[in-house]
Amino acid sequence: MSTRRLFFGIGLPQTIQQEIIAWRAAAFNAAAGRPLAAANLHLTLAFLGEVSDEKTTAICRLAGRIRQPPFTLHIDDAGHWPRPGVVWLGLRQAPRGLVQLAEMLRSQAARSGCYQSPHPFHPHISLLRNATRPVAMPPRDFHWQFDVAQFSLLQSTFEQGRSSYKVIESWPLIA
Ligand code: 3AM
Repeated sequence: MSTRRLFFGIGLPQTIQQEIIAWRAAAFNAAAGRPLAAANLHLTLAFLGEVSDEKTTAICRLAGRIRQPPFTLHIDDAGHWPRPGVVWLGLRQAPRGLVQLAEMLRSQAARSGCYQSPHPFHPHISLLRNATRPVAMPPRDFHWQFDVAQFSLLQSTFEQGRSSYKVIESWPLIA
């Protein structure tokens, strides 16, 4: 049976992707970790693990039933998780809509029999991987803001030592 490694996530507008990678290049030295490509920057809502085509159909049907209004993300925080080796951008205050969307997708995934992370939802945008040594964190004097009007199911593929992400399907946020 063929499976795909899937997760629900939110993409970033291209202008914000470019601003973030320009800031990142100035804020971290090359030894800090391996930068994710601009196009791969995303916020994970729910990681699903390896999913069969049959379960994917069921998950997509449930996702299509979600009725939730758009919300705005304020990216104004950053941090370092040394154990998984991730430097990330995040939100000092996660909007209710974001948390509700992630919780809904996580409970739908659990109902469909998909893998569920035991960790609580900590919304973040991974910036650097393989950052397992101490990292000098830059001052949090940045603030990116964008409206989220859709969410997506993405496929993660691992090739030549790095992951890349492809959108399988997207759904609008509508009240
Ligand atoms: O948004 P980020 O980059 O932090 O770390 C993986 C990535 O998150 C995460 O799912 C996103 C797409 O691959 N991920 C991978 N394996 C995971 C796992 N076993 C996981 N999240 C939770 N549990």
